[in-house]
Amino acid sequence: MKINDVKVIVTCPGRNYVLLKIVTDEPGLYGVGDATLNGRELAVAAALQEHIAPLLIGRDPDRIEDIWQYIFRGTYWRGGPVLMTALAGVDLALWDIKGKRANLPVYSLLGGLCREGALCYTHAGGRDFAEVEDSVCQAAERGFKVVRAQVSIPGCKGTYGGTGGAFTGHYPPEEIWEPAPYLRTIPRLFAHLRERLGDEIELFHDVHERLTPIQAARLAKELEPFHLFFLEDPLRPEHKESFRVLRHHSTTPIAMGELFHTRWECLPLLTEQLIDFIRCDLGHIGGLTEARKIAAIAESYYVQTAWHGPGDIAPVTHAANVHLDVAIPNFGVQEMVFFPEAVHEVMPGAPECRQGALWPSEAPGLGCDIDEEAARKYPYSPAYLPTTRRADGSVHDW
Ligand code: CS2
Ligand code: MG
Repeated sequence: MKINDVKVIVTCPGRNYVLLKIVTDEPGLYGVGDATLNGRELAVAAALQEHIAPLLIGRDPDRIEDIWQYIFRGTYWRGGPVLMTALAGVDLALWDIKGKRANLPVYSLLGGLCREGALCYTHAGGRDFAEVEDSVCQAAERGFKVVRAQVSIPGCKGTYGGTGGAFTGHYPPEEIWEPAPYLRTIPRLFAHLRERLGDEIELFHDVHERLTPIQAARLAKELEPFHLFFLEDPLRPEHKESFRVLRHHSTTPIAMGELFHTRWECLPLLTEQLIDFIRCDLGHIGGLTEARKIAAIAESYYVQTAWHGPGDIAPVTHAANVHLDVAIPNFGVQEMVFFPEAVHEVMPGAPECRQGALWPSEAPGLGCDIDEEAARKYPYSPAYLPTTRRADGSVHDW
């Protein structure tokens, strides 16, 4: 078997996606992948089109590990969001081909079911505590047992997760954020939610890498009475030792990883048991091949998984998340989103969400497809994440 063609498809059925079809010389046999990097889509598309696709033509798509190593190490330049997202797209398409060829769903190739479905969470947000409470209640009514809660911060403009944002335009939109009102507001939000909703529903919060170590330690400590499922991405991703400060002060479980691009970034957090959930993005860390290795390392340190699952990665990556979730012993929880109809039209086969869980497809491969004709109806449209500034005008982490 040989790779005959690699098609890179950029489409915007609501937001931009970079999709990949690896076509083999076996009649009708192809694999689909997702190589979407929010706000840097065309950089990944060019890396694939110009530099990686030509290297794949004529290779045996069955040799996933070899192709992975060849693209990661064999080309000398490695790592970073653009190259690891491109590699993830290739990797997912190769797993899809392997499953289709074996006539088995990918979870079966990964060792088979450890569980029937993957416990998942949805997002609740609002302008004030009452709106967040309503939003959590609506999620619970839909069957969710785990819910992430975000709220607008008084005096701050467009706080992450609190209110929706329009992410289009030539320059990214700008938001204002300050740690002091944020640190005052979040413990009060969870006090409110626990008082109104009781202890049974699992709640948590995404800091989005905005705090200093001691601020994060304070927040984690003050949130202890409200028993969060975890505190997500409390610190910036670069300096892993910072997590020691946080860990020494609090028993609130910590999740981290959506900005990591290789297994080596995860290592210090795992080997020192500084986190409880590793939540890399399969689409930004090189795909299933790398994520299953990370999961295996995490298992040794009793760390569970919570793979990133936002709307800015395509249903193909969500499908890959779920195949891995059901096949590993140390799965924790899975982030999910409800995609708009146009996304389902372009990429049929997103994992089904029922009773607060995601269920893997039984179809051979990943279970997703790409409708190229539908994709052409939705051309790329420039869009960026917002930029956050402090009140004094200085740049802050978004
Ligand atoms: C977020 C993401 O889903 C999450 O937990 O942190 O929405 C993140 O902001 C985006 O993926 C950025 O592109
Ligand atoms: Mg997050």
